Amino acid sequence: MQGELAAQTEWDYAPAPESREIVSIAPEYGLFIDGEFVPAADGRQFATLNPATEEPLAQVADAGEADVDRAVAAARTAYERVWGPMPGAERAKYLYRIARLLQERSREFAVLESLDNGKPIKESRDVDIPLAAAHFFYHAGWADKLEHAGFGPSPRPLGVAGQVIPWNFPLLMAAWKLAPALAAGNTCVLKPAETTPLTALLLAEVCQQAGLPPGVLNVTTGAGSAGAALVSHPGVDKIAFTGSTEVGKEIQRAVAGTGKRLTLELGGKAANIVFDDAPVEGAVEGIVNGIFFNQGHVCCAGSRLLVQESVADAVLGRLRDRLGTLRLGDPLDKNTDIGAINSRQQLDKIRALSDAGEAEGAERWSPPCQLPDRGYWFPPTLFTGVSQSHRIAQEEIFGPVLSVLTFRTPDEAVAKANNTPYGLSAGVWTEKGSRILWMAQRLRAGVVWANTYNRFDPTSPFGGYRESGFGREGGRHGLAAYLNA
Ligand code: TAP
Repeated sequence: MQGELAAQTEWDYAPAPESREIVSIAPEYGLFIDGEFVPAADGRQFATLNPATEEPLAQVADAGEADVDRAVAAARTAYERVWGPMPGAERAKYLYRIARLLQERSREFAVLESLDNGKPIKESRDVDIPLAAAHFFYHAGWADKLEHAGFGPSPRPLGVAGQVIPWNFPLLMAAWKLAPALAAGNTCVLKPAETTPLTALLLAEVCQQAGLPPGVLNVTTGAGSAGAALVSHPGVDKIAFTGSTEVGKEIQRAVAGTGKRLTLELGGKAANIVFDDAPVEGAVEGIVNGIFFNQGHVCCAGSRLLVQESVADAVLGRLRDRLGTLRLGDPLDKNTDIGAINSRQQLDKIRALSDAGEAEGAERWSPPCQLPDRGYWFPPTLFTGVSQSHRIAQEEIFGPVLSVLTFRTPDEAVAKANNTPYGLSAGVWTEKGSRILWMAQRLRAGVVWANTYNRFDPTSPFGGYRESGFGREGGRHGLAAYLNA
């Protein structure tokens, strides 16, 4: 089943599948409201699929307005009676418990995430789940120190937070949203993405196991309409959204004038900029990690490579060689580098934008690659001859597709890097510290990585400018979004 990208070598990898047995998936899941799993009021359900095989994994309750209403009411009661008045040191104990349970059950979470999302097990095992636990540990530490966080002597929680998250890092995005909100004393209603509800529901089970009081966390699975019902619910004090710029704008319009607090973490079209003095091998690893990590389903993905003209041939030659070694296939195989595309809809979008790249005159290249017969797959793809006006240089593809542009001077690199509607992240590869600082001051991006890419840490604020949204998640800055200072 493992489709290998490289031309056949004289030796091959043996399959190294992670066992699926560690996780038991129920045939049906309810909504998590007021500490219990309950069916949707109208009994509706939807199927969540394994994108690597297109097989249904489970039926999941589809929340309607009445369910969202119940969830918000439960969150309000829990806020007023239990969680809001609870001393921070007591709230911290629950967050520490959740963090430890995430660690204890990490293998179960990793397998479930890879099954529901399609991402390689080595990524869910080594990145998503450990980082999710780290977010709970980090924010547990803040819960009893909020008055020392620089937000005045007695910062207060906002109340009920409505949180809508995407499918690319399902558990991790839930942790990014829930951990600071709960640490600050808010209660939450979480709306996971329709295609990846399962780890949020397992997290709800972990919260039950940790003894989290009923109503503090509620999970209303469902489609975009369940997200819209949460956003427009009058009982919600704060909306936190991660997802597409298009839906972010809709949410901003819905929230305007209501007094609800809002943070938006939207799309990106980041430049990964390689100067002629960068160590080529390191830069190539950073380029690969920047765009092929998580199949490119990453808002801060380095989806545009800006390479200095004098080293472009050398860097691209080495990059093509490296892409030939990537292994695409079964997400549960520990040797897999590139897993499945999360949904048919996303695959169609990647195909359409890649076709537009060719139609507009860019040159498309992929290593030899056999895609599995079933499931949603797209080979790692590189476009050269890209100009700034091409759609593949402007629009977020959200897939394993890299657009390559060149530059001659640092000024030109900055001008090209900033020439998109987005402003989420950027990467700079050079051996000169002064140039890193010079570039970082000029790049209009919330995060600038230097000689590395896609590094995340709960202590470090993350967020964008312009069409990438506003507000920060992580660190002290992220807490501010959940407090009335
Ligand atoms: P979105 O539609 O933005 O989905 C994100 C979340 O919002 C999901 O939970 C979604 O529910 C929900 N949602 C959809 N419509 C809503 C509405 N009107 N009000 C409130 N919530 C709503 O993203 P998508 O459709 O999954 O992907 C589309 C494109 O967005 C992708 O191709 C990619 O370019 C971009 N994207 C960016 C990010 C990040 S992290 N920047 C993440 C995901 C996608 P459903 O899952 O049920 O639709």
